[in-house]
Amino acid sequence: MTSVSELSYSELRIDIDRLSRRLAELAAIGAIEGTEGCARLALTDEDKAGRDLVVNWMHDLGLEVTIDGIGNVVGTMAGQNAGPPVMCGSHIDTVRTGGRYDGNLGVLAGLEVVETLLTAGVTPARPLAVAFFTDEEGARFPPDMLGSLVYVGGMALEEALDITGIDGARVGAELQRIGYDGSAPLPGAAPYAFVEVHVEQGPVLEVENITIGAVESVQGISWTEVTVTGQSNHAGTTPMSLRKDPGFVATAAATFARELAMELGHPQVATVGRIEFFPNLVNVVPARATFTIDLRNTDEEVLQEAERRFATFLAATAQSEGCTIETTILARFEPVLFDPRIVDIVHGTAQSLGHSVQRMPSGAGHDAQMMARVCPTAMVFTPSVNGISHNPAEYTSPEDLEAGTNVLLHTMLTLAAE
Ligand code: HGY
Ligand code: MN
Ligand code: MN
Repeated sequence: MTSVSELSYSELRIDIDRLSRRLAELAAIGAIEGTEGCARLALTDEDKAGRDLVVNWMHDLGLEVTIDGIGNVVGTMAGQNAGPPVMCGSHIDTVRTGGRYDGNLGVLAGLEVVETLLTAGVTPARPLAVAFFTDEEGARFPPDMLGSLVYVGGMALEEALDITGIDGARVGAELQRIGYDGSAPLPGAAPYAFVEVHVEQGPVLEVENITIGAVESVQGISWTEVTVTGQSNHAGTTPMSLRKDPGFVATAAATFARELAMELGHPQVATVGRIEFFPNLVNVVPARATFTIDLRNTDEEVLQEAERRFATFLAATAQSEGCTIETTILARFEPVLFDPRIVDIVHGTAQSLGHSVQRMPSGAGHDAQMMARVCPTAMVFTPSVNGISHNPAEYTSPEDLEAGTNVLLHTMLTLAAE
């Protein structure tokens, strides 16, 4: 086998048709009829089927596959030398209205890098690894990035296994049910470096007509579930002055959150994504309203201000409406800065491949923000058409997928040759 140092690998390029075929085959699992998207909520049968497909591809490529106690899967390609691998990866679980690229690109681009090297008979000096982490979305089982958080020791396995999902299921029982309660040690071994390629999921690269994002940071994330309890009553007979209407408190809070984000200005964002009334009937003043609030900002101080002001408004509104509130923190991650050296390699690699590139923050959370706790880490973004994501219409052109995956290939080879 030719070692990378002997072969000038600069002309190596990935096979976009092969990558596109894998993306399509994986997207067919949990496909959302009439769309290009897919639904594979974490630890569901669809997630299991997607996992099995990717693990089979890993075996086909001769990777050594390990599964840990939270169901993270790592496929490792031996290098000329032993030692910690240069790792890439992402997630293959999706939201309920998922696109085919969110997460999936980062994992399948890693398999494409491996197959490109195997086909060229190139063995990197360091081992390479491709990972997919459990429950990155956090949509069924909060918090998001659960698998990578446990991988880096940010949450004990027992605590993670005990998490109850929005449907009442438990992480541990679901992992066992789908056969991914593995035995590889946790926390996982720290790689030499970690690089994640991911669709931007926002409008910036497309608007600026740039092909590659060299991602420098991930903004802070704050998820809270709020349960407002009032008094169910007759919608027709109860005067407005006598109501204890949790539905009013929840919807007033949602309106306040939006106004707060507009006042604080970009990049502050606020989202009430889930809201449920009980008994949820047309002629009943609700007894209870449960909703989630997702607040994010690149600046931790401003994010804390947003949290404080939202909590103050919620408490005052509930009190004046004669309702009580209970809050549960579902996720809270401070902003993360990636390793400038790795960001520089991504940026320089994109330029050397002839692609336009710009440095930027990530609005979305990613497994890379957890891996940054244990090794030098950065991300590669590719444009999202119309900035759409968490929507089956999510789309990135084959040319941009190819560019992003070639940047991943050569970034990993540079790191593997160090
Ligand atoms: O919520 C997020 O930012 C990611 O999609 N898990
Ligand atoms: Mn993602
Ligand atoms: Mn996502």
